[in-house]
Amino acid sequence: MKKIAVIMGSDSDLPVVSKAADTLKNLGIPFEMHVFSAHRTPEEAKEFSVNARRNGFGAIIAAAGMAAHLAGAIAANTTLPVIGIPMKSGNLGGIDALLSTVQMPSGIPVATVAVDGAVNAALLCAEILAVTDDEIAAKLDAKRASDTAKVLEKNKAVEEQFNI
Ligand code: RP5
Repeated sequence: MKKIAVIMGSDSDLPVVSKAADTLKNLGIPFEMHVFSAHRTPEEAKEFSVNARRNGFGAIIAAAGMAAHLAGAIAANTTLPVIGIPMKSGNLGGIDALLSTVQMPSGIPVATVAVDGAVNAALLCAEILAVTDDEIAAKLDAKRASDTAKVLEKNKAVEEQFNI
């Protein structure tokens, strides 16, 4: 099975990014976590990206805040799918990172999830792998069914409390 790379610009991103790790773990998908910065460690970020396909990765998550160039810088050096997580940090509450991550010029795509959207980034990676992996597809179907059942339970509780 292909691995997922989960890259973050700083260890200060870890509390949010660890939700992507938990999601991948729950789906039984192998992954690696790294701290590489487009600004502070550009050489390491480049080296990882250039070699990622050869090293067995199937998709890359890149989380960064503020002037968030990380996802774009990684995407520039690989044709693996790159999923950007704009992080809520600094004085602008994540709008800076959202625009930096989502507004990629034509030719170098980054699939951008919501601000702090670590769970969806991991699920999107799982869906990419599930195109050719029936086991992951079945796990995603089971998760959807379980999530639906939980919401129906909550609806039942609210209806019982308020609808006489
Ligand atoms: C970005 O700058 C990181 O991804 C982080 O979200 C933000 C702040 O980093 P630290 O100053 O906390 O290391 O590069």
